Amino acid sequence: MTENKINKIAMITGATAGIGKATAYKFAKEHYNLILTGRRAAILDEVSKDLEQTYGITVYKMELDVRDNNEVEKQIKALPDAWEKIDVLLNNAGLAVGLNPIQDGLIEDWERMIDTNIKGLLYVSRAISPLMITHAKGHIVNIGSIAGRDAYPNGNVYCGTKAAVDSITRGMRIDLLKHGIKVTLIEPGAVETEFSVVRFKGDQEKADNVYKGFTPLKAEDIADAVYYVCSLPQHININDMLIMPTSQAAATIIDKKL
Ligand code: NDP
Ligand code: 8X3
Repeated sequence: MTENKINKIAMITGATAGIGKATAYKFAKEHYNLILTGRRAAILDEVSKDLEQTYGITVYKMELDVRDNNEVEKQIKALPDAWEKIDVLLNNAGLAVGLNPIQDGLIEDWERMIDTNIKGLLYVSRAISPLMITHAKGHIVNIGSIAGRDAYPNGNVYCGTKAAVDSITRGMRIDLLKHGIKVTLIEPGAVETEFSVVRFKGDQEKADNVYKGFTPLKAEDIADAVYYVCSLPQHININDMLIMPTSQAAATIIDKKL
């Protein structure tokens, strides 16, 4: 498929794993061209190649750490004209690092979460929203979490970052209202991805334990929801969507059959 064919464009941050990667596959299947970002260049290459070959779409790769605003601005400014008409921005890049009570928290972990989950989302949104305003169209989908609604033991800063995403999403929706730009918050419960491996700093056994005894959501479940909210007619916006595994009633209330 050539670049000048009128495919819609979706930009997805954190497309090298989990929810972001699954959403890239979902949107590619639905004939979107994609701007994909992530820090792991080799995976970005591999995913992009596979999407182009499997679905005949075009991928614009952005090897990018969303915590680096200079780099975010530079790479978005460098987008060729044909890629500037972004229909969907999925602010997905994010992480939890560590699970400690507040008095034992590592400042370095806190800064990684705040810099990625809050500041990274803001940097990317700051750079993309003017393009959407210029083209008088667009939909920003932010990935929050059940953690933004329910603080849980030792989740302190991660929960705080996701509560901030909720609040920022509401503010963005108000500011972008008169420009006809939709803003949606999707808040998943437990989804089995690389999330817990990252949280436990590579401890695969601890990560696997999180999902034992119940059926968590799959990244593809969230990808389907992102596509659904983006495929509605212009006059309908889903403001907020909380999606839980059937076995999970709240952040820490999971019916585990161990
Ligand atoms: P994964 O760890 O599987 O994927 C995270 C993605 O974010 C990766 O592609 C990673 O890419 C990217 N990323 C992380 N840090 C940065 C950074 N500084 N710059 C650019 N990209 C970055 O986790 P999930 O798919 O589960 O998480 C996606 C989002 O969903 C996060 O915001 C998370 O908080 C949220 N969420 C997850 C839930 C879950 O249970 N899994 C539940 C609720 C919300 P790379 O390493 O290549 O940079
Ligand atoms: C990820 C889900 O409940 O581990 O946001 O915080 S949880």
